[in-house]
Amino acid sequence: MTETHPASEDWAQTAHTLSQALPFFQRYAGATVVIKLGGHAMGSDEAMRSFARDVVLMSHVGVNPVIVHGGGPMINAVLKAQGVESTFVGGKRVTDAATIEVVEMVLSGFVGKRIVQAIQAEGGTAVGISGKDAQLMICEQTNPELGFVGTPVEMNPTFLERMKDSKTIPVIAPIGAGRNGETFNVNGDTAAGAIAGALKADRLLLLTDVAGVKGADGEVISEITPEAIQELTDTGVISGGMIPKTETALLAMEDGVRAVVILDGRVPNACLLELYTKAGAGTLIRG
Ligand code: X2W
Repeated sequence: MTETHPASEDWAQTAHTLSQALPFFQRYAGATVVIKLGGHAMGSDEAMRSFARDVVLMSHVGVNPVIVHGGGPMINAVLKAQGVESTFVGGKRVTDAATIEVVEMVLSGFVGKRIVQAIQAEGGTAVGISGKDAQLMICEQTNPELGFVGTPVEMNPTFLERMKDSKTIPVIAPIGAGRNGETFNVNGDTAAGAIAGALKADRLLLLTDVAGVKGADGEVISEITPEAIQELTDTGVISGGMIPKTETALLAMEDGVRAVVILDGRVPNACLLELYTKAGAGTLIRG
């Protein structure tokens, strides 16, 4: 069998792109990058493969990726099969005793392990845990009206540091432990922000199903300060489902995260475009 080289201009372009990435490889070597993969951004097996490949590549060039996942649509599907319809208050699922069991089963059991497998299929080593493991995320009830929905109040990230030393990629389900043995359902963005804050991450990437934060003209903003985010929120330009994301971003930055990016996880290789190209992807929030 013989093989031919690709057309020389394509080949030259590929080499050029790789070469241009050098300063970014250098910049992020040793950096901790927390990536929130939302349920809506997970999509097809192909999208999952592409995401996993990006994560393994990042890890190979010296980044410490930490994955925090959601899985809202997957929880909905299982609850629906049981004839249960969830209600949401302020974007949070009202979670009774029966629902928290389904939430934990779906997130820790099904969604987390799917991501672990995808990363390992690309040659990485991943371990699926939740906020319960090694006391990572201790929670208190957010509001009695929401039932078993938790707010992180104490983070213990030491175990994640050990995983980093052994080049193991953590895949974390947003489930927290209560001080009295309860299990709490935590919004995926909130959990990712709390974990990024506890690790003082260099970047928090919030992968979602929109292109980024839009300004008053409807265009996606490529870079914005926390103050400008506040202004756009006060004037109603930032609204709806974007509010929990920008709130998470601002809180994470208060906790010491250097910058947060809100980007479309459905775009192939979204993480690579963000970290290793000049233009980046989505909206970069930085002070
Ligand atoms: C979420 C946890 C999963 C999640 C839920 O039960 O749906 C709360 O609402 P996405 O895919 O990122 O939306 N928890 C309290 O956040 O998933």
